[in-house]
Amino acid sequence: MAMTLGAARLGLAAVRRLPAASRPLVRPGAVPAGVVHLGLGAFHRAHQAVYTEAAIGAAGGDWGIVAVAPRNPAVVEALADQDNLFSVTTLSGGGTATRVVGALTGVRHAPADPDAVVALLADPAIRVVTLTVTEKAYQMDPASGLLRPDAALAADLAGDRPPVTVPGLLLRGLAARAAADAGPVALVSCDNLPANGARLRGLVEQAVRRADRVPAALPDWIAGNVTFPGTMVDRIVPASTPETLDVAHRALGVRDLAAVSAEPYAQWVIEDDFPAGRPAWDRAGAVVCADAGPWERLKLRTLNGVHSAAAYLGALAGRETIAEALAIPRLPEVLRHLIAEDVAASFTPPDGMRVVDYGEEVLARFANPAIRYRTLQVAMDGSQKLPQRVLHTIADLRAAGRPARWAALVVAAWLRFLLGHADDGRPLPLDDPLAERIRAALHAGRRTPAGTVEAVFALREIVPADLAADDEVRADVTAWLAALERHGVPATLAGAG
Ligand code: CS2
Repeated sequence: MAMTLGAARLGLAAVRRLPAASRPLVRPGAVPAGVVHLGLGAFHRAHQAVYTEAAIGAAGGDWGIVAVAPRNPAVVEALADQDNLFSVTTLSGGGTATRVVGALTGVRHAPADPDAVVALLADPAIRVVTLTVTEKAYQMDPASGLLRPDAALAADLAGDRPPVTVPGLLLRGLAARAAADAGPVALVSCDNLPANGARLRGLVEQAVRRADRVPAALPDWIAGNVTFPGTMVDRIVPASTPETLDVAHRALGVRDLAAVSAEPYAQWVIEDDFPAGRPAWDRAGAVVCADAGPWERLKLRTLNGVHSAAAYLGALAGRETIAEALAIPRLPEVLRHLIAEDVAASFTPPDGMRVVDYGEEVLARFANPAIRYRTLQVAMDGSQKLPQRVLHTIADLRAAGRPARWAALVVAAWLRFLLGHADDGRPLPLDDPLAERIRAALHAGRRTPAGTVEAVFALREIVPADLAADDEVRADVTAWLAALERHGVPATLAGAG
């Protein structure tokens, strides 16, 4: 049936006219808020919002989400104009399916009204706070987890104006919650950080220690009232494009300016440590357990580590998307070596899981041609990602006296990416919070593969001292980098065996 596409927008008034399979699982606007989410990117909309809506649909509860954008006003405006509704389109080779999600009960733009966000965090109705703010928003040394405040966070810690950073919002929100005696709360990191629950706890504790204008009793209140469950989150959600909005428009018959698309696969593993309850996420397919650590290592080292490998090698070879990168001859075989020989040997997976099988599934997901995930999107913020995705693999292998040859290739590809040019000489952008430090180190160093390794391995924020001092690792990374510089990606992979 041909549908005439009008300019009408998605919103409460449009829900009745949506195709039945596209309607929300809960009555939109009718579920009171119980969750605050920080970070209103595509990932949140296609992951936690979907799980939470399904949990409410299955088991009820006042667990609507008030979603806060720490920076981007556009998504807040789009959602506000749509009564907080948006759609998720599932993309697979076999076709698409689009559904509107009704989990959001409100949206806020933090810079426009920071005091409202602080007040929300202090609201007794809010019992869970989730975060997808990306690695760099934590403002911690990727290698050590030490807080490294930039000027904006330093001002938030000083406390003479309303907070503008994520750590600042959490700090002032928790202080307000303690003052209001608003009861316990779980803060749940859903970012791809190592031991993300412990990282978030470390962030909050360091921020409290370094802050002015916080009551002396705040650390004790936090210790007694705030938990930090660790999680593993997984779903490949490319940044939305005009095409994403067009697909949603065709499926819904109304325009959705907050539409996202995603792969069919989704996984969420959550440590069950919620002092004031939680949505029945387990009824929505999430795994609720005592220790998410093994799941997190499995996912960060296999999926994200291999994603970064394909991103850097693909970007160097001029490939725009991850799926296109996987079509570089021999790359899938090299990634299988990485998974089987290095990643699998570096840690113990969750009971019943085999890293090699999981890795095969990951490679099949990456090859999904309907998902146009850009290599440059994965390549950005490498300084914040490489430690947990690749360097921990290397460190654990070396501690066990084993080589880490394939993981060294990923580090070499990252270093070559940092040098700023693809195999064909075209410039590659360095989008990274440590870009200036990295550029200065490279500039001061020798322009040889060994000089590049030397320069970047001296950046203690990224590479810990014992790893940097490991001659075998340096030699492997240097040899790969020399090959990549001399022969380019395809020939280097062709010669790798
Ligand atoms: C990706 C992740 O952009 C990236 O760095 O590796 O966002 C990845 O798509 C997700 O972690 C998948 O769960």
